[in-house]
Amino acid sequence: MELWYTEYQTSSVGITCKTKKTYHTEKTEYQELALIDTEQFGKMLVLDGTVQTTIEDEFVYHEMITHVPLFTHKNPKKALVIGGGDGGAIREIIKHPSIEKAVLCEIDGRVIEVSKQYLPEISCALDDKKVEVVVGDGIKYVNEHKNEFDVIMVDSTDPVGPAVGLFAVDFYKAIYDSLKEDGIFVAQTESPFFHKDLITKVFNDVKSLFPITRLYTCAIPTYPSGYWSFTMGSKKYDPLETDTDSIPNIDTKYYCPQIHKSVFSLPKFVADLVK
Ligand code: AAT
Repeated sequence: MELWYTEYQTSSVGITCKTKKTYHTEKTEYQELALIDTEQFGKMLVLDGTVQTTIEDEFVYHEMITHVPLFTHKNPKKALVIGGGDGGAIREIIKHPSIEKAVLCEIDGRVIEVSKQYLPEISCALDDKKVEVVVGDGIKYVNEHKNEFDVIMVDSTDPVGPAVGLFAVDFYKAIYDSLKEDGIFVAQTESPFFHKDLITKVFNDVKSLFPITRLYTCAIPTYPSGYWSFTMGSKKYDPLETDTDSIPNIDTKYYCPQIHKSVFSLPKFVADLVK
């Protein structure tokens, strides 16, 4: 029997994948969780019917949410990931030799456990000795940790349920305070095709707090529209001024020194969202 999975990305558009197997489904305290295997994208983590990550394209998202800010910062030692319970961002962070500690703050412990069980390719660094895993609300965590991090990455679900507050200006203010005086933060900020108002609002909120605010984009086939954005707020370092010749070679599939700056060159319709 053929079984197909559909994510309804908007009220009129979806993505549909032929599945090979359903490994796991459950209702956690926070959301419906599913781990399925798809023919095109391999194993896929789904929360509340929405694709979170897949084996085939996860590298794009996890490399881009981490390496762009980490190589913009001159010497990141302590990093925080909010959300991202699959561990993909953590796996990338600990590739940086200067990193001494990486904290993951994920609200739903079941996402971490199921990822460890079924997605070892992605979650493999969660037991690293440099990594601390906190199961809790990212908003509470940043409010309780001031002036502590060099880089903070908000690897969150779409702005529904427990993630609503992760797209609010008060949260960005708390992140600002949780960063050291030359800290940088990046948040995933959805699709330039489908979430235009959100991108504009987040950019303006971040700009009201941080001296340097930048938007960058990349291609992620399993996320709505296949085209995704990240918003960066930086207290001191400008990614457009990074000395890309000095970026060391690390094991990546998408990120490279050449695209460190080029991802900030935006198509006109995207540039118009943040002008
Ligand atoms: N690495 C790509 C996967 C994610 S998962 C996002 C995670 O954010 C989920 O596991 C969710 O439980 C967690 N989360 C949601 N709200 C909070 C919160 N308040 N504090 C901490 N963690 C939270 C990103 C997918 C992007 C999907 C794009 N369509």
